Amino acid sequence: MSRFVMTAAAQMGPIARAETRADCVKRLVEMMREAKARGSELVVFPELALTTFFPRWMIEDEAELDSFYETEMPSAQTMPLFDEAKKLGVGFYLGFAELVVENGVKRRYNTSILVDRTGNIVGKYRKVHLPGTSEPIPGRVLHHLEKRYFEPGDLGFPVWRAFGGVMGMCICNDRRWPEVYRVMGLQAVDMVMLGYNTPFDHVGEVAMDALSLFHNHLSMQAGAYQNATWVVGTAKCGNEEGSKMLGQSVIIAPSGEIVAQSVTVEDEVITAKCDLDMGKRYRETIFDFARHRRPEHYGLIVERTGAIPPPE
Ligand code: CDV
Repeated sequence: MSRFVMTAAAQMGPIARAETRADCVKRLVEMMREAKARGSELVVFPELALTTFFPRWMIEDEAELDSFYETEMPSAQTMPLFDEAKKLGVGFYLGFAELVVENGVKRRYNTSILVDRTGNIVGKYRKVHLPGTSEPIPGRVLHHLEKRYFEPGDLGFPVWRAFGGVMGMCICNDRRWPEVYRVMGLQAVDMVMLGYNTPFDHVGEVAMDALSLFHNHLSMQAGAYQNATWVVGTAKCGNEEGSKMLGQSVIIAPSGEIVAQSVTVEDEVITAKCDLDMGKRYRETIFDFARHRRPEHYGLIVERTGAIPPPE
């Protein structure tokens, strides 16, 4: 039996600070309808898809900060997205800021969920790699305060059986770390879904920032190929409150090839027919982990000397 999943990446243009949840949900529902009309059964939305990328600001008022987080999912405001998913028979990946209270303590996470075609949440992931700083950098107008507003995810990198395959999730900066894909690759993941918000000036070093688009695709294409998995990377992009963010959302095959790519920095749906068996060809040949991968030989220097040798 073939395992094709018609997949869409539903990129979002900027979300203004003043946009409400209802505004965002309306945009998401419209793109879900378009994805369905183009044959899709799974839609991947961006990271923090329900609000503007608020970690760019120092927000000292706690009530104001809390207003960017979801305390339940679905909520009255997000329910229309779940209802539409059920009605259309389309599943989705959605990124949002999550606030939970545990033993009277507020915990904040940068979270994504996987929802199946019946509108049920089948998986939840909390972002592990949080970029930026916890304090504003003096002199900067726009910051990247994810370390202040979130704590590292505590759910690991599990995979879920859904959409006829093995599905995994990560979020934005996670996509730059090879171990993220490998942990899921070791669980025979068929598709890794992720959303991102990446400002063009995120390093602050011109030569490196000039390579932002290249590094975006390089990370995801390498992750796909080296782990024999589909990767769907969806941007929130364009000029959002003065922060210019990368687009070029992609659907990448286990060969590492890009099979669909967005061409705007606005709301845009791209689609691809993803054959989940394609990864098997790589897993049974060049990336047959059981036959060729040799982790027992990776730590020889450390084992022999007790430490990595100091520089000459
Ligand atoms: N939202 C992110 O995680 N953004 C980071 C930037 C700031 C480096 C990224 O890796 O795209």
